[in-house]
Amino acid sequence: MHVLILGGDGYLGWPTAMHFSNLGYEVTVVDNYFRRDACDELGVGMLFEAPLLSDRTRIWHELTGREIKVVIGDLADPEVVRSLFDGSVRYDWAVDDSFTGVPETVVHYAEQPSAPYSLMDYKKANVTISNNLLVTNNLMFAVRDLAPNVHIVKLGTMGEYGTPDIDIEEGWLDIEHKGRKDRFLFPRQAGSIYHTSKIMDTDLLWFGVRMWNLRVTDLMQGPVYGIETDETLMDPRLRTIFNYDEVFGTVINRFIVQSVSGYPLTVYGKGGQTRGYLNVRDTLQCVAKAMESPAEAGELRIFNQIMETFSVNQLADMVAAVGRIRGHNVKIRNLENPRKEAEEHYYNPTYQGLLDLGVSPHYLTEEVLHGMFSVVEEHKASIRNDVIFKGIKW
Ligand code: USQ
Repeated sequence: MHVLILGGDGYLGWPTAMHFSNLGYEVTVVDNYFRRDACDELGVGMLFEAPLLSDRTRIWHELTGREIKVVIGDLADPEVVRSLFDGSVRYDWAVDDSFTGVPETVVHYAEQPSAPYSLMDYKKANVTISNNLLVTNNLMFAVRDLAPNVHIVKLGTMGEYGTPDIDIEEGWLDIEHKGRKDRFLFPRQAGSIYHTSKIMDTDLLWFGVRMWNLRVTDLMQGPVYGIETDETLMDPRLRTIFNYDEVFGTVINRFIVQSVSGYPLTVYGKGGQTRGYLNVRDTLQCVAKAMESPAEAGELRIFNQIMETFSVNQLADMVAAVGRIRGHNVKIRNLENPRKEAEEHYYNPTYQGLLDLGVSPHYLTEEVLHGMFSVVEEHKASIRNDVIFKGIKW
């Protein structure tokens, strides 16, 4: 099987590429280094240097004998996307640079993924909307025209649902209205321009499924934490990019870095904001399980990709407890919330579908936190406190 990974240089894309390569799939990754360039532009470094894609894939090949083909290109350009399906693609790195052929699965991570970035100013809002929607639309048309049987596995986000005062179902809601019944996409009401772009992605793909019988799985993922996967453990040069700044860092990763550097944990507002979380290892499992049993033609299949829920206060307490055991002087500070979000709310999402497909969760245990702390402690000297909190307001 051949898997195409769009956004293959990212926090999730690169570990996914290695994981599938290790499972024996043919893998091609595509990226335009948006994330690295944005970090340079904003002056927010990452915790450690990660080699560029063609260096990473060379290291991977040296260690495992396996090939991950690399294309550096902007997927907002429709011709770049179409070249991946019509054979006109030029690889930027490959052992054998002949065309691998049409993929059976496309995993689509190629999005501007940060809510704060999308609200920095109108230009960054535009970048977010135009990149995310154009890439999704280009992919949809390329699949329709050139490879209609391809299974699209799209990374969505739990944030599409917001925090409604009713239970959150897996994508769909049965409605009874004036004596008649129908099934609709679960109501969505996102809290950022980024999250809103993901709602629009879902709408685009739902259109493609209805009109052209595409097969799509939309994985509504919560905030991811973690550093190591089985593949990154082979060599530290294979570690994924790791952000801890306000723009691109997710909350658990940030709290661990803050604990190590002695920066009071940045709990926004009252800290009752509750979300569903998952370990990066489980992202890989979920995508693999979704890929192994594809959606039917004409099906938009939606799973809620989370393993457990926590409030920000619970996360801060858990991270602080482990940090203190390790000798760090961890303090917690409630900051005025730069975001517009409910700080105390009902939250009861369903997340059974991926478990039914055979995913077995890695929970956020003390042991997992210790593992993350030990990697961050290795890089303590390079932590920059000035990028931790600037207060990008909604
Ligand atoms: N938070 C804090 N302090 C911080 C950082 C965050 O209290 O220093 C709070 C936020 O206010 C929010 C929660 O923690 O209530 C999660 O924030 P986050 O920055 O970890 O996650 P978010 O902005 O929601 O976005 C992340 C990823 C995004 C993904 C999303 C899943 O960046 O790509 O789609 O998680 S979800 O949140 O379920 O929509």
